[in-house]
Amino acid sequence: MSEKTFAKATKAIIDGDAENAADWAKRGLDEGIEPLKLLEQGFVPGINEVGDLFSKGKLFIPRLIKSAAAMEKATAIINAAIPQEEEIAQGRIVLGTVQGDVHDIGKTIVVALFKANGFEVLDLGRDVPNDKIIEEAEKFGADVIGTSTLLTTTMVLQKELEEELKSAGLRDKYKTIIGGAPVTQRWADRIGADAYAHDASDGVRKLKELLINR
Ligand code: B1M
Repeated sequence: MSEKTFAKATKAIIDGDAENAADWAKRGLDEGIEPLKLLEQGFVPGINEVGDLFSKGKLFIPRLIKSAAAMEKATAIINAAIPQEEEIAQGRIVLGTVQGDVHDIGKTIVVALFKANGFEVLDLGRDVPNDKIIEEAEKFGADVIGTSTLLTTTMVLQKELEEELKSAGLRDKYKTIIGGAPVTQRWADRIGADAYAHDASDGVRKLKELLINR
């Protein structure tokens, strides 16, 4: 049953059919598929396939945009269905996609899972300058600052954030966590970020570790 749903979800994203994607998101949840599993096994393979076709020149910007819109619609439905922890807030995190980058589908999934796990989250959205991230972290009383990036050209902004925190004398005040498709543990080590997460569940694990080791 769920295999068919996953295949239909994948196809809806590849076709860039937002209505169908929303429909399969609802049907999957009605079937009792766990929300993250539905995203990761149904919808994410679709958007990854679209990315591959795009990089091979077999699919162009207008289709990429339609598929992204379908993905956004399905993600919103599924994120809203992630069960919420009863537990009170475990810590505060400010996060956003770095300046120059408008990719936010993955970041939004991460935000939904952080909230569901009882963290207080301030989501600054996408294309966010580093000085704004720091300013909002100060106002929010954040414990952790998180950044996401999907473009190799904007990864450097994560490095610059570390440097800006240092020159403002704030580096020890916050833990930092980074993610996004081109980001790796190696990059985190190189720039001095405190943690790297490869997906949303890993993000929750790493965030808990960061807060324990504060
Ligand atoms: Co763009 N795009 N795109 N795109 N796009 C990529 C990233 C690309 C790899 C496609 C390709 O060529 N194969 C390529 C980048 C190449 C590179 O940098 N080397 C690319 C390009 C080139 C571009 C444009 C430049 C295209 C153009 O205009 N010529 C342009 C850039 C615009 C800009 O940002 N300035 C562009 C635009 C777009 C759309 C707007 C159409 C759309 C984004 C819509 C949106 O996000 N609202 C889009 C999309 C959808 C993609 C692909 C196809 C899919 C991204 C996605 O949503 N993945 C992408 C190809 C790909 O990645 N396979 C591609 C699904 C999502 C669930 O995964 O975001 O990785 P992900 O998030 C994961 C983990 O990474 C992790 O957890 C998430 C959940 O598991 N994670 C974190 C992410 N952030 C985290 C933070 C954490 C922890 C974990 O802690 C803080």
